[in-house]
Amino acid sequence: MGVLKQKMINRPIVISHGEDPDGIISMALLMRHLRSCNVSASFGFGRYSNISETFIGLAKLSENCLGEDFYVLDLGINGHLLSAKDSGENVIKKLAHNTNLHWVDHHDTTKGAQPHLEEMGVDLMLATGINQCSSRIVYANFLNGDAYCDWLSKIALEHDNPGNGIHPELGNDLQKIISLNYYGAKSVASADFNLLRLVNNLSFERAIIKGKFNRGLQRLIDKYDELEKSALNTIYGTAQLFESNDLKIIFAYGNPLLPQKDGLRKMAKMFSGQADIYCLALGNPVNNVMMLSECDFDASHFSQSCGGGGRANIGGYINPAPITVDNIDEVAEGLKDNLANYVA
Ligand SMILES: [Mn+2]
Repeated sequence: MGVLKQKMINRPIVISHGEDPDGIISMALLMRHLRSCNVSASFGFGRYSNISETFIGLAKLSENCLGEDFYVLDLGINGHLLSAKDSGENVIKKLAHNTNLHWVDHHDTTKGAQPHLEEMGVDLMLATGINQCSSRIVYANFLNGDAYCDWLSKIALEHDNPGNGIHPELGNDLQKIISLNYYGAKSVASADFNLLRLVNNLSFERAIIKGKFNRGLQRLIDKYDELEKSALNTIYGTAQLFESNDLKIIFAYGNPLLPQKDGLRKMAKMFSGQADIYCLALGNPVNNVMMLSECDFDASHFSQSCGGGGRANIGGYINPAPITVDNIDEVAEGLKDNLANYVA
């Protein structure tokens, strides 16, 4: 937020989900659109582990952007966001009051909050379902007919909804770049700086050349692959099995390098058929307890009851304390309590 602070006075702002391909691609697309309109905007990223703090900061800064367009991309509404306040005022309401707040999203939780958001004055650009993601919404609303943007947005779609878009390998590689950039950064500010450069290159058709990431980015992908091997060993080494409400649950520690949903899917594959629910507690700074259900249990609904969110059979919530490989048993106990108190 530091870099953003100085630059975001009296110009449009774009805040996107900085943890996955749809967030990054939807920002690259909107950047391309704004550039074509000669609009100079400020860009920043949000992450679920500190989403309320981010929006409290944005609500304060919106006092310097009265009447400007403010775009939020691919950030699903959750309990933390809805209850965040700046000087006693609801942050979304304050943002919508100070700026023209456009919320571009595809998450069911955002749809669930639709009447509330519209009442607060949010311009909701919402489309849900397997053929939607934020990148597709940006494409359809601002860039319809641009072949590159159509292509790029379908890569994001494939990553969010496998089988409905194109080039899964490119989406996976983009996720690796995003994850390594954050995990390996000296600070969030330097991670964001590099991420913005990636967004800019994507917006100029410079990151992917002839269907491949450029050489600098390919080096990051290779580095990621190397580090991932040891992260998967740690999942295997810390896995524990327990039962709750007649459900078999495998729970393990996830190195925060691992992309949340991908890490979870890899874990489910690793222990395939041995549990009803797979749960991965991603370490600091992510601190997200992610779960994938392979039975009737609604992982998304459960996660929402813990203040988090999700879609379909995958959900996650932020653990009250930072997660490390050493306190994993306490995190498991917290999950067991949440499960015991949960009423479907
Ligand atoms: Mn996303």
